[in-house]
Amino acid sequence: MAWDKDNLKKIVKAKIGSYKFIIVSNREPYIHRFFEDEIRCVTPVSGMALVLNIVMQICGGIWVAHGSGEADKDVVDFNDHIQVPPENPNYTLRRVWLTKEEMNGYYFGFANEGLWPICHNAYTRPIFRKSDWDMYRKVNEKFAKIILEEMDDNEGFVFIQDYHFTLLSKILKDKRPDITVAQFWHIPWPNEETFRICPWGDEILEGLLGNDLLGFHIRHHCQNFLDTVDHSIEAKVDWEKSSITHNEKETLIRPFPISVDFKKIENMSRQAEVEENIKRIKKDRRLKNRLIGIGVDRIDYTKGILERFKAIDRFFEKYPQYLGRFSFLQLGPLSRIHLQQYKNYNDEVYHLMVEINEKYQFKDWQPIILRKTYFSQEDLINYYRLADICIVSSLHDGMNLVAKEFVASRWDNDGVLILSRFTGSARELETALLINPFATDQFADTIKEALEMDEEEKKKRMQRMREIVEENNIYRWTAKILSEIFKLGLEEI
Ligand code: ADQ
Repeated sequence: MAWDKDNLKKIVKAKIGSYKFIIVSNREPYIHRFFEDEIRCVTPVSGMALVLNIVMQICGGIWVAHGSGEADKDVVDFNDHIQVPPENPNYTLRRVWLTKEEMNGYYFGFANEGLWPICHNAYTRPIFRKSDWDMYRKVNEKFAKIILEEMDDNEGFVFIQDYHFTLLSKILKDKRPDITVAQFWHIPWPNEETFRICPWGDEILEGLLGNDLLGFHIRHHCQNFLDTVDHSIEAKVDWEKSSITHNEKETLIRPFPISVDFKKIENMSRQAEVEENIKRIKKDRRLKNRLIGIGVDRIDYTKGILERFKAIDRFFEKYPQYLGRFSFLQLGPLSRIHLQQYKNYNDEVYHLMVEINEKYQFKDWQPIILRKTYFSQEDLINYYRLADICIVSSLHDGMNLVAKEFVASRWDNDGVLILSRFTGSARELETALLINPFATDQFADTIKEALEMDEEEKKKRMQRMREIVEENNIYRWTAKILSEIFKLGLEEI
């Protein structure tokens, strides 16, 4: 069955019935900000928020998340609720308020300086502070209290997002064993040797085993998780069934490769104004009549932006015939800039770009253009469409949605995707040109190969990737997860 919004909606509505459906994440799907004297609603730069918003529009219910916008409090009702999406409200956003101290300890500290680096093989040292851990625990308890309040006496499901809430499912289940709790882990799960340095590793594992269902993007991360538990705590690991029983409670461990709304992106990409926008963007003298490469990522050390720039440098060194003929456009909004590691990384990216540009630029041409701004999905599609090549060079990534967005937008079957082997996406998009971002010379040669690929080969590779993303779209991901959740509380869809 081909999954789309309508068939999924029908099935879900029939199944959910009177059950309450609650999604929990740190990041909210809509943020209210002050712009001069008006309040505007913006969407965050987050793969997770984008896809979960689609799920909520299908399932309805309540999304509990941190209210991070400076105007967020001005638009909620007395229950801290606001109906969203703003243009066509069909679910409730419940905002949770966190103090600066809570954010520093729970989010910037433990989640992003501890768990984020330990889960990514990006060779950035994790930092574990006891004070951050205490705050992380406190915030997990705070979210649990609010979720139970929202659940009230209803039967229902709670679907938790990511590494910010490793303790939440256990707290919920201890209080309400009757509700079904599932969690999706959007980033990689490391191997046992890596994870064991976390001082509170056992508590995290026990916390996660409060879930009835725990999902990762790929089987390899599921296996890493099973192995970590097997070596760390008293629990029965059933490798055959891919499940763990701890304190007489079973948790199923399953892979669910996340995806994008293929049809929506393709339709947006077919709009007539896209052609107009491409012409306008290409008028920039630095891009005019040149081959164009793009990169689209938050400025994050896991995304391999420095390795990408080094490969571009090597490419021009090895193949000077491309000087003036190829420009690389990096679109990258700043991320987690409160953290020293991110400040440093942002500086390094900028300085490396300047160094490479100074080495090669002449007249009106420069090798790398860096735009650190936020783009709407419509804007991004113009860039996906105008690119001759798209480079995704993450050092480690759970999935990577940029690769799939690029493919979904290329209904013209043109364009070449260069994709890091260390992304979850590489398991599905096998006809991309796969690279090791650390192998600079091979990476540089792959850029040349991509730019020189003949039309037939490009078409064949792109068509294959498009078939895969079209079939394994976001509705299929949602259907697979809900099917597993319903099997636990209701019958399967
Ligand atoms: P992220 O680390 O956020 O997600 P990714 O999956 O690539 O990484 O998603 C990034 C999203 O941000 C994409 O939808 C992209 O369009 C958007 N984006 C990037 N640059 C932008 C810009 N300049 N302006 C506006 N939007 C921009 C985490 C994990 C991933 C996993 C996702 C989903 O790290 O491995 O794929 O969750 O599970």
